[in-house]
Amino acid sequence: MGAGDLANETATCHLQYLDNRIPVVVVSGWDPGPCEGCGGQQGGGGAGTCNCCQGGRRAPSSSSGDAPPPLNGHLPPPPPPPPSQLIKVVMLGAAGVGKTSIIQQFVYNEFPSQYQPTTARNNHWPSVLVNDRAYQLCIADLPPIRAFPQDSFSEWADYRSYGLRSAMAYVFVFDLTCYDSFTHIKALRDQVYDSRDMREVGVVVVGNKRDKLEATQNREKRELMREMREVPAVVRKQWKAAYVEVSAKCNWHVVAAFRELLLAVEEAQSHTHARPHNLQELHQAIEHSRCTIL
Ligand SMILES: Nc1nc2c(ncn2[C@@H]2O[C@H](COP(=O)(O)OP(=O)(O)OP(=O)(O)O)[C@@H](O)[C@H]2O)c(=O)[nH]1
Ligand SMILES: [Mg+2]
Repeated sequence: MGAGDLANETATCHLQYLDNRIPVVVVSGWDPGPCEGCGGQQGGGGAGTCNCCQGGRRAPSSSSGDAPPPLNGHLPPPPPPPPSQLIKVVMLGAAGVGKTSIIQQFVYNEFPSQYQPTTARNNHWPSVLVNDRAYQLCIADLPPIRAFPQDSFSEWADYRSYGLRSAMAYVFVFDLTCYDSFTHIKALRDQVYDSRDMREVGVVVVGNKRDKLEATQNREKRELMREMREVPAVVRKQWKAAYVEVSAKCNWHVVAAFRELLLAVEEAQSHTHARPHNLQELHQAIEHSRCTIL
């Protein structure tokens, strides 16, 4: 396989750094197709090779390094990837605020040139490394929803297969140049919190189109700034959620938004693990924290 092939096959794999300190590896999933060596299904994990056969176009060169030579064209299967946690993420927000653009920029480093409203659920599966922990994300890009389903029945009736109520993380997206889009996520957020136990769920609020805000004219901008002034404080202090302003168009702070999301998930999970889950754990917790007066 030539260097050009490698470049093509790893084109969707990129390494990004935050603050020059924390690496975030984003590896977008792709379908490697059948192996040209044996016709079998190629293994996942991004190696681009079939599990049983190293022949064919995608097989890496074995002429250098300490790798043992192939036995009759067969090699042992590659070691399994390190365990990563599956996090189901749902993007919520009004139409046109940039949900799809944010996902496309994060997962594929692309910004869609034309607006195509999302009409059905699309899942994206990036692998992400934050603070040395690996996550397999399943990011659901959904059409805008009118209201968050208040129970499983309404979810089944109105938004079947959207996975709205089983998400482990929510990204609430609004447009920094449109205050109504913030009102929209405010209503959605209230509905989510009214109908789910959110202690185990990570949340980040994302103000998108920062570049557009910069470009707006002075008088219009002043008006917008006045409307939006309270937003960061409301989100951080009242909602107790992370708040990030991004520009999907310029790929500005997009990675930071997902990093904040995963840190929020981590924090939520650490609280969950500390909480007793059943009667026995509750008794143990009481036992350990018992104050004995002699
Ligand atoms: N200037 C600017 N435009 C953006 C940005 N992000 C998205 N857009 C534009 O906003 C429009 C809507 O973007 P989408 O990503 O499709 O929005 P969406 O929220 O997925 O829309 P629906 O699928 O209809 O819910 C497109 O024309 C994008 O080019 C941004 O950061 N800056
Ligand atoms: Mg969309």
